[in-house]
Amino acid sequence: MYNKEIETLPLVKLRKLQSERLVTLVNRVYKNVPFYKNLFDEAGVDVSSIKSINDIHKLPFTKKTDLRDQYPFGFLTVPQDKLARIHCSSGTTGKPTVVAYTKNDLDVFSEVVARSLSAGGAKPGMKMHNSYGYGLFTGGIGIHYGAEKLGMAVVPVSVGMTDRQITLLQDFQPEVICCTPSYAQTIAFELEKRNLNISDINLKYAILGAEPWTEVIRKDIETSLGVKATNIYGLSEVIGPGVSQEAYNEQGTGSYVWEDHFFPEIVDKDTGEPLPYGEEGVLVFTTLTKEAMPFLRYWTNDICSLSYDESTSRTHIKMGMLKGRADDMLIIRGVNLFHTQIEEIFNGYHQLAPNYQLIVTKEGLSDQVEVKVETNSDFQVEIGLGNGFTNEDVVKNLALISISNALKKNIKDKIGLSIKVTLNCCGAIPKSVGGKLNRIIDLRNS
Ligand code: DLL
Repeated sequence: MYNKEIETLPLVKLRKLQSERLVTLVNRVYKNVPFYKNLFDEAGVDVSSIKSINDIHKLPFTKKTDLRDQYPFGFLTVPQDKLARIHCSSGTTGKPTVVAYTKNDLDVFSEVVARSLSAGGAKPGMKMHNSYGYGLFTGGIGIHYGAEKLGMAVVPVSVGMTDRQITLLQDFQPEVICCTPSYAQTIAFELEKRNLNISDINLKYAILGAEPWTEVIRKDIETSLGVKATNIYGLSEVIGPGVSQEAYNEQGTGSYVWEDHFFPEIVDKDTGEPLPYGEEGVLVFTTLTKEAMPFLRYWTNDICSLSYDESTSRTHIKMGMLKGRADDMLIIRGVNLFHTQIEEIFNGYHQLAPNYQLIVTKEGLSDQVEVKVETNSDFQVEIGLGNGFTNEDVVKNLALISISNALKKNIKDKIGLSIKVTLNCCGAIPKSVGGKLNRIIDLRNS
């Protein structure tokens, strides 16, 4: 553990720390941020009534639109000459959302990343191949400084130029890779294409995040890269990567939220009412210690659940894998659909490579979805019989037809939607070139 004292702090002490931090924070933003003063006054929140972390529900939410309205520096609680770094959050339209850090904020950022990497299996003295994008995105630089703080040697490759990444993985033999899960899949695909295998590289741990993924992709990456793959979560508005992290020896049980710094809540996506542990809803964070740009009850739009795991020595709460973002949820003929639900259905089909896209179109008034998924390289036959096929090809074709039918039935049974499934040759569906991969192609308005 990187910070045993804090990571195992008894809950009573953790609550006391959170309460002290919340009270200080609320007073500071009320005094320094006109947006929060107005918000509290309009909502009738008396700052002196916030006495502990249990009072957090009295506070109003902060939403992404508020950040846009205050662009660029409306949320600052410190003078600009106290800033040490400025990042922007990803977004494709309009102005980006700006996040700023003091020197202390950067220390916290590195601390939570160091804790995360350590929980993910990384150790001082190991080398890390960092394929998160360097630049305005918090992923590259955020992970970089946290890894250095932990005592690792960082190879700052950033995204893209996969050829060079493969060379460096072979030549430098790093034990840890950090990138998006979809880019880990790309790297594995490119290794296989070059007839390289696990013994040509030395990876042991993959610390993956920045986009939703499921156990299906975890299994694929662990097998193809020979690693233990864990989930790292974060968002720029809260700090960047390192808000939460899965422990490498507790895979599948959720990611520890470092709640001495980031207080999490799950609320109902329609009413904003707090939901009990274990229930799925919108994740909301209060940045208890951020100096430059703290946010109260920031509405992430990410959907997951929270729960405590009393069987482990770390005391912080765990969040489940993200189902997706509320704004990426498709509503198809009245049925809510996240692409991770489709991904989960690929589980158990060894003939499939979990690289896929959902194509959404409109036929008349009705929305249609087609799932395009790749077969793995052993199943390179195209559907449809023709000249030149061997008996083995015919058998594979029949197997593929039956898989496609089974997938369709599974989707209908589990999600309640009739959708088209097409199997594609390995390599036919665009792969990640480094950043976040968009698995949904929505053609309804084109
Ligand atoms: O993606 C920070 C990050 C970098 C996290 C590297 C992990 C690794 P943003 O660009 O602001 O920041 O995007 C934040 O990405 O609200 C989620 O919707 C999504 N996201 C981040 N991590 C995960 C994850 C970075 N592990 C948004 N699983 C968040 C699913 C994730 N979605």
